[in-house]
Amino acid sequence: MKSSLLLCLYFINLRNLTSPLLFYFSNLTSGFFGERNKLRVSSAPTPRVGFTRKVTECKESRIGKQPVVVPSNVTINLEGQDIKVKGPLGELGLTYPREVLVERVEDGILRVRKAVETRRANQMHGLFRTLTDNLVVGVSKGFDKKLQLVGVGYRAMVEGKELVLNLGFSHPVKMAIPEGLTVKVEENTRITVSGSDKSEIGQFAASIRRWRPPEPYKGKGIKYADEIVRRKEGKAGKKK
Ligand SMILES: *[C@@H]1O[C@H](CO)[C@@H](O)[C@H](O)[C@H]1NC(C)=O
Ligand SMILES: CC(=O)N[C@H]1CO[C@H](CO)[C@@H](O)[C@@H]1O
Repeated sequence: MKSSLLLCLYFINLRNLTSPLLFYFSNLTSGFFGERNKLRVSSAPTPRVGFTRKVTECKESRIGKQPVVVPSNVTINLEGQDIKVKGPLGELGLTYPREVLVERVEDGILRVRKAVETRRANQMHGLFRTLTDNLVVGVSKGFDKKLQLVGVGYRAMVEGKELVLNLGFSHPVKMAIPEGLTVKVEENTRITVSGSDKSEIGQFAASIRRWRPPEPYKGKGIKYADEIVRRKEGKAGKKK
């Protein structure tokens, strides 16, 4: 979105069209993004503007257009704007906003469609297609998020329904493992949070990390396994 805006301005600048430029600027805050249709683009260099707008829209709905493939071990229950998805790993549900519709096009294929043609519907389309896929994958294969403890003496262990973290505080940190999530610890330092609800996994993993976000000097702390901690050099630090 930002890049298309820049492109527009760039183009206008190129053409040295001062009055349309003013027009754009004075209207930037008043819903340039929200209600583009109100822009009288015909008074400005139309071809390029139209082009960028088209590109943005294609991008937004490309994900939305992909069908959601439902494996045979998952059952779908559709009722109005509500979906319930049941599989070997659990059951999840979702309510769709009125901008999108979900339908079963054939056995094993779900499609999310736009109910209206608005900018918001474009955004909801891609988002809810992804969320629908997350439900199906969540109850059939599941998701996980891995964290790594970095620091001398930092340790993690699972005790019953709690995750216990030794992070150099005067007391160990005890975190209740939410219902529906599984936590495993390997070699006292590698934590895996798994389950069927992707957003819940993400939230719990983030709340673990929040106890000791990796600090930028030695990278000490709790990081996501795939996270790259940008190192800063200390005052006495030397290049490595
Ligand atoms: C459900 O089916 C999918 C696709 O066939 C498969 O990948 C997945 O492992 C199955 N889930 C379980 C828990 O058996
Ligand atoms: C300066 C200018 O052209 N302002 C326009 C901003 O957009 C509104 C409609 O959204 C126009 O009515 C204004 O003329």
